[in-house]
Amino acid sequence: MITIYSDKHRLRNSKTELYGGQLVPPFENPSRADIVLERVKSENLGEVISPREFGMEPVLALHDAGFVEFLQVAWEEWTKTGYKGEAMANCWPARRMSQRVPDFIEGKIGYYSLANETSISKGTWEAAEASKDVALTGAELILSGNENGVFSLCRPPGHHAAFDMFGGYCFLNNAAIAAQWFRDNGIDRVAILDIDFHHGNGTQDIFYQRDDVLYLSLHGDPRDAFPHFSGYQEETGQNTGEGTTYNWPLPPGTQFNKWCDCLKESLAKIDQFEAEVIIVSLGVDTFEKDPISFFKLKSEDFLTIGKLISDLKLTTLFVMEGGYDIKELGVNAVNVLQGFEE
Ligand code: SP5
Ligand code: ZN
Repeated sequence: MITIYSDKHRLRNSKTELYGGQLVPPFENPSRADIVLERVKSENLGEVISPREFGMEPVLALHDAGFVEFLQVAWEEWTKTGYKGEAMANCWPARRMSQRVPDFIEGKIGYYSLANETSISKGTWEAAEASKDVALTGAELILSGNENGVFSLCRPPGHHAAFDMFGGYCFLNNAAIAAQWFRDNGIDRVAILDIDFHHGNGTQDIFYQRDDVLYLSLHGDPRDAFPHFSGYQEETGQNTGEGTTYNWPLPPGTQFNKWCDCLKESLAKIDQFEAEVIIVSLGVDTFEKDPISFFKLKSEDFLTIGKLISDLKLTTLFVMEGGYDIKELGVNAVNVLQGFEE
């Protein structure tokens, strides 16, 4: 399987994450992509290629233009204020408040964010830009028709990034951008299967009212897990999108057999939908040792996941999302890909 990878992920190297009331070194850091790439190489998964640049058009096809501009200038505007730390929100347009976009960066960052664990630092935009090119280059390879599966080793991840909000370590929604690109290049029906531990609120948000992109997610129940305000079972889409979003929220301690039953249900939905292409939002923070999650999957289970996905016999683009147990991250992610290829 071909892997798409860019060194520019390193430019996303923030120093602070708000966690439990403390500023800690971020769980989402450059060593994550390093360890996955290392495993891709040591297992001889296949060729590793660099992305090409697609520009902003595929991004503006589904993200808000004001939001994209905000991401581009946020760090510069933040440093101009004289603040000493990294950029983070402290105020949001919450219930019954004005939804206008403020002028001052501290207001803008609240308007354009859905969580404040994720600080914006120098280079964040450049890394996010390269990450969507990694996803798009994978999509382009799939469309060339020679591959059954392609791995876009995206970093930073994307599935929490909504139409006009960043957060959850995500800035641009790589998987959604790839899905839209497929739609704009002759593919009629795309399924996004999100197996990251967290609900992909951003991807769901973007396609919630559309019936051309099926969104399916297995995740920690929002009663107990981030992003807390999205991912309930009753969220099934709206208007023409009614019935093309499905969520499987699962409780703390969930083991593979239970998780796997839900995966099989989601694969049956993809089959019924008659998707032409699948995008897998590949998070491996479902791992039993993940430091911020609560499922109990073991390394060998990731092989089974890949195998089950391959049973659909559909062209598949794997887009890297979360996974924070650095030690086993490479093994777990590549296990999915090897299980798919077996
Ligand atoms: C892409 C991705 O996986 N993003 C995840 C972002 C999660 N950020 C919030 C983490 C809050 C963690 N609370 C953990 C409690 C553990 N005891
Ligand atoms: Zn996650």
